[in-house]
Amino acid sequence: MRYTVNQKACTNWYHPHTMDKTAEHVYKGLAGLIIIEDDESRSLNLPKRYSRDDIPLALQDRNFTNGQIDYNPAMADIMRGYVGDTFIANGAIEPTLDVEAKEIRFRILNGSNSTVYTLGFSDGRSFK
Ligand SMILES: [Cu+2]
Repeated sequence: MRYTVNQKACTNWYHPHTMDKTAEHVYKGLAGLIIIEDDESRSLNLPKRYSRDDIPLALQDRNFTNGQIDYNPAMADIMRGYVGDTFIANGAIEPTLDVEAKEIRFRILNGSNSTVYTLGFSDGRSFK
């Protein structure tokens, strides 16, 4: 499949929209980020080294049973969104990342079905 990207620089995510299956597909991992750059974004004074100082973070929650993703929503979950009991970032449980002591750019996606996150740093510093 091919398509033409025709928009300004931004961080997007993609996932299928199969009728009545969107939530399940995303929950099971059929989703990802598309990062679009252009001349304007490349000219900005922002960290640009992918995975070094320009880091995508896809935040999600999942339920697991016997180590497998467990998608088993009740009707109420379908109506209001399925909430997992395990937080994951980029598909990993409790991931860590060592970074240089400098400004780091995070491209943060809330990819959960319905969970809303309040993000912050453990030392109380603010985001820029
Ligand atoms: Cu969508």
